[in-house]
Amino acid sequence: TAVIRLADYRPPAWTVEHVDLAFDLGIDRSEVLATLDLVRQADEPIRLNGEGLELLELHVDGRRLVEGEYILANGVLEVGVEGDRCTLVTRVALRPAENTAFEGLYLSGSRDKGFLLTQCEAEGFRHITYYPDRPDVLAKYTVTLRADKARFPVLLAGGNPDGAGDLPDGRHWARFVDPHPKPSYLFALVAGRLERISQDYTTADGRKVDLHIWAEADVIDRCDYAMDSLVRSMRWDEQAYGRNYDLDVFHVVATHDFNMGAMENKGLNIFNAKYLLADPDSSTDDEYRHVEAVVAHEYFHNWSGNRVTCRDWFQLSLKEGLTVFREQSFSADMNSAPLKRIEDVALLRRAQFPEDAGPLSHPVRPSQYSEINNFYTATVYEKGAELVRMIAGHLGHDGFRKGMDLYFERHDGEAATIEDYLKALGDANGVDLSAYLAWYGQAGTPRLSAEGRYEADKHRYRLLLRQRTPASAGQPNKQALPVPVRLSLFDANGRAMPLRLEGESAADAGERTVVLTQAEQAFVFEDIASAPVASLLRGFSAPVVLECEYAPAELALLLRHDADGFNRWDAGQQLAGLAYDEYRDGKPEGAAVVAWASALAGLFHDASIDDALLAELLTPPGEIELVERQAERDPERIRAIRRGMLRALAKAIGIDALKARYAALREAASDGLDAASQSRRQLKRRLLDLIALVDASGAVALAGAQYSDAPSMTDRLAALTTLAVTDAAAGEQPLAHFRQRYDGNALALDKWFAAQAQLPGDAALARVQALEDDPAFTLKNPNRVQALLGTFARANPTGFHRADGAAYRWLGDRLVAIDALNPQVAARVATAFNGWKRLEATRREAAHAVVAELAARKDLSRDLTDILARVAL
Ligand code: B3K
Ligand code: ZN
Repeated sequence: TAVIRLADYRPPAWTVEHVDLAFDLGIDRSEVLATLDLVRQADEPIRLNGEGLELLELHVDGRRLVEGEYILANGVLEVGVEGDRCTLVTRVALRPAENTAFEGLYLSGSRDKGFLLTQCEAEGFRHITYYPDRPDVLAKYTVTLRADKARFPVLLAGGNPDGAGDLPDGRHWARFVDPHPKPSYLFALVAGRLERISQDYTTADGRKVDLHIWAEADVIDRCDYAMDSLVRSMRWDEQAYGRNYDLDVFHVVATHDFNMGAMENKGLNIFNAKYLLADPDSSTDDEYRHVEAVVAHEYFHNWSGNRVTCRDWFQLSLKEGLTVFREQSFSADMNSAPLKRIEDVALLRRAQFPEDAGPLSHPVRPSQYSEINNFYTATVYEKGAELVRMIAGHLGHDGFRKGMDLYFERHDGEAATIEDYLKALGDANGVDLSAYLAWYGQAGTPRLSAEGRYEADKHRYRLLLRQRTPASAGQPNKQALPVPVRLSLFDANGRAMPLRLEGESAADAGERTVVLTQAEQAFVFEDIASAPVASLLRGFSAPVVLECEYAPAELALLLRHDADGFNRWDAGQQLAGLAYDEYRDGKPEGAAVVAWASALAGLFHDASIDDALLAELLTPPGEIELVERQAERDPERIRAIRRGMLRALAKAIGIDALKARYAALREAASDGLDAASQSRRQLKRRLLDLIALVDASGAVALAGAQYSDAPSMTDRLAALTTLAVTDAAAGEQPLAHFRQRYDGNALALDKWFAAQAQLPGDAALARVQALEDDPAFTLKNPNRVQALLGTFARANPTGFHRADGAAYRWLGDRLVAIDALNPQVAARVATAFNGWKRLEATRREAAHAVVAELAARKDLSRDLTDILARVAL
């Protein structure tokens, strides 16, 4: 397969000034008439991308071309013309109902009830019409939709409405004009039977905007929370970044058939229903927060992505990393900032660190790809957001805002690069940020090692910092990166000391940031009265793995006293890591186990700690993260060790204390969405899991009662999961009840499939296979596939990594079947094989056999082939 390289980038030879699209929509067949006003930029023929299109007509400047006057090969239509401008017209036919890949124009739902919609990012527009389908070609769009009025009463496209009316034969039309030039990946249309909720909004600069959220009739009453989130997002972007919305209308549409979370099409966002619908009876607290975050994310793209877009797909993180950062800041403002930071870093460690440590590792700005859809990764998104956060931290709040203002002003209406971004932020502040570019080009998670030495006689503390990034595919030698380390030094009583670096005159109060720019650097703090305990990388100031030889007692001190909520939690995580090592090495009574369990037992009774923070503190690193502490990976062993530790914790707190606290939380249960109610539910869930470890039958009784009278989905699902995982027999009846109660509610059923896909151990595969026979299961729906196969393969280590390799072989078969329908979904599920090389020998061989066999096939999609080729390396 062809490899696309960043180094080969060339500006477009022809650009598009204006494009006029006219659609005659039908489920089996749609026609597209496209009129492109093209402008020459280089001495080359016009080349347009097009895939799976039936070309009916081609005209250049009013003259119809016949075969031989153009070349059509390998997805490119080539036409040689004279002159510097031309008008090119194509008419093509498409088959939406046959499009199971959900890229381009496709049908969501059934033939008789479903609706038509589009997905263009990254390269879906070429499945709709012939076009220079690349993000650096920005054009103004006029779109006319025509369709049968009874079958397609609602017709939507991006831009402002520009007329609508009836046509003969029961058909009607609607036209939309988008005044803002945009790349083709931001084009969208929707047509079908949809209901809406609406709200008026006036922007800070006085524009009146009609907000509409559209969904099918059976779910339209679950869109209110999304509307509320949208209004808060719009207000927040005005206040935090001075960014106003820029069209008269903003549409959001929900679909159950979508390959990813949502899409920021200009003026017409399209959402996976999973991230738009929410109601107390079918959504958990986490899902409410996801809806709020994804609505905000897509809205924020209107500036970071749409007004300023990417020059090429290598720059993807320019819009995604930045927009995730903006979304994280919004969520932190709407909810608890420390809890949000804990959640984000936990996700980074669970999803991005393993990606960056395996064969799929790539830089935030990759230098090559063969299928761009495979680069919508945790690295581009989550690590990319960490890079923006580091730079924002470097500039400070006001400096970052000044830099963002200049970036938007300088590049409005353009397709930009990461260099442009760093330059704008730097120029606005009179600093040079180019050293941060290395973070974008270098794959792998840097290791930061820290060694502190207290010189009692001189009252000095010397902190030696070293960095090292492990080699990765194509990058044997890594360079030193700028690593900002926010830190405090605590005395033995947990008080932060004033910090004065050698050679400086004034001391900082309790915290400061030092920046490591070399492979190794020492920082010396003066006037340090006693041996301190260092709280390093506060707030997770850089996306690195910290290696620091803390004594258990030192981490326990930070866990009790650190004022930085994130570092307090992280001290607990590090201490839990040490406790894990002791358990692994046969020392279940070791110093770290005791320090960890007793510090947490103490905090358990500390009334000043928020319930949700306590729940997080009581959660050690998960089974997926802990593989890093195991040379040869055996998921059964990791799980057993982790459960052993948690049992020690439960005993240290005391089973009676756990049950009493659980009972008190149950008393206070409500279906409220306020922070306190959510925190109570989160802690209650954590306690139930801990109780299950020391008193399984007691936990089953509690969970049974919780399931029956749960006032919210959060409580119901937590109880159901505990039951299913703790005791197969006790889980049966509630699982059957849930299945029936939520029949027809796709999002609730996804949770039912996912809960069972998490069953630990060898029992899981048979359960997953049985669930494939449930009439609600289908390989055609991405959410369903993710819920059952994705959860099993990517979030259930002991279930998927059976020693006999049966789950690997089964997944291999399924990947081939999914790939024939939807390559993007197959490729995503296949990333479950990412870590196979570091499994213990039996599993490794079994996984390798499957990966090698799949990788050798010649009949798979480019998406799946690319993942397999890289994973098999
Ligand atoms: N930009 C889209 C992702 C498109 C994925 C294409 N394979 C969603 C988002 O990040 O906002
Ligand atoms: Zn995005």
